Amino acid sequence: MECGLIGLQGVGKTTLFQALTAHAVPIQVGSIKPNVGIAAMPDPRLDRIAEFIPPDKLIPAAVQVVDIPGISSGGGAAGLNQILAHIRNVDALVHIVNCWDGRDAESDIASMEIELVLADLVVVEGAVDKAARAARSGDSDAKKRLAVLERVQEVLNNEKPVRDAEWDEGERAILKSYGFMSAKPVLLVANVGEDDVLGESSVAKAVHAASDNVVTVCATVESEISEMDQVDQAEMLESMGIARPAIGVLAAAMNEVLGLSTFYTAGEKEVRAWSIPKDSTAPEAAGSIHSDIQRGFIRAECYHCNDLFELKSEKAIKEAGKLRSEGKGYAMQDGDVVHFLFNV
Ligand SMILES: Nc1nc2c(ncn2[C@@H]2O[C@H](COP(=O)(O)OP(=O)(O)OP(=O)(O)O)[C@@H](O)[C@H]2O)c(=O)[nH]1
Ligand SMILES: [Mg+2]
Repeated sequence: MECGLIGLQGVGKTTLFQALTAHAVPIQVGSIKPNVGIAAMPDPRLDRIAEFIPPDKLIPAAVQVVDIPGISSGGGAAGLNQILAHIRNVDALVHIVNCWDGRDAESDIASMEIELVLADLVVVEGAVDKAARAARSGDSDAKKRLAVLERVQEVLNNEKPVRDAEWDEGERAILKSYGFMSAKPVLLVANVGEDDVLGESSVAKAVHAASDNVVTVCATVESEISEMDQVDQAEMLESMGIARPAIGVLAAAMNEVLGLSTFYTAGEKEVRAWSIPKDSTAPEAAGSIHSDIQRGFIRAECYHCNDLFELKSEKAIKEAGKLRSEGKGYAMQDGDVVHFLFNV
């Protein structure tokens, strides 16, 4: 799963990237190559599991983030096509909006969005022609594709992103196969100034009005915090009136927008969180750990982390009859703690 940080030039993408990756990647300044790194997803449930099952190592779930160069608000930036190619490659978008120096957020969001819409229009025009030819020769799959593509074209011609229209599962698979950028799930980030960390400015409010998927972050503060130890972090947050690092809020929102859920593996050596698509089965979840475990899957022994928080030990969970044995068809639940049995 790859998340692209996108937005106009100079809105704080690289600053947020450094916060998300805790400065682990050397940054290239003024390059049109994206920065790529791993963001650990803060997770209060993972910390609580480790209180009851103290491990040698605590490993949070990770998401790959790509810091993509900015687009100039007039469009037609040098290297626009390369930038769009990077955006095409990621699974989901985190669209960052400058809320700290009095810009017009609505128009900034629109000028980023319109670049995706225009690029998708070029793709859909070619695709419609091709699908129409195939449909005329009686290809029934092509007829289905054509119907979807014609609707895509209509949405885009109205200058709306593809994600704004309603699509069923089959249609979404078709959209994905064409890689429409404006169909990708998007989380908006209102990047606020140090003097407005709660996002009370009218610009920040305008970003929140633009979508249901918005978080407020001060990228410069978060970037500084990510380099501190926990004590200093807590002090700095308190002095600024921030409840918890926004990266945690961002991680939770990203899970939601990406349609991810989390399961855990827990033992003395390691307690670890894993991100999987929401509708994953037990073998698919096992496959996110290792393909061998998926291939040789026998069953999953699992309980919900809330059972652990309530009963305090795996032994007590077992005695309460809450340790379940689940087979191949089991749909993973967010918060499951799992031990996979497998045979290869
Ligand atoms: N006040 C304030 N300044 C910020 C914030 N985030 C970024 N900046 C400043 O904005 C400038 C640009 O930040 P970058 O992170 O390089 O922006 P970018 O989006 O990566 O820029 P390009 O890659 O050139 O498109 C830097 O001087 C940052 O310090 C913020 O939350 N508050
Ligand atoms: Mg940058």
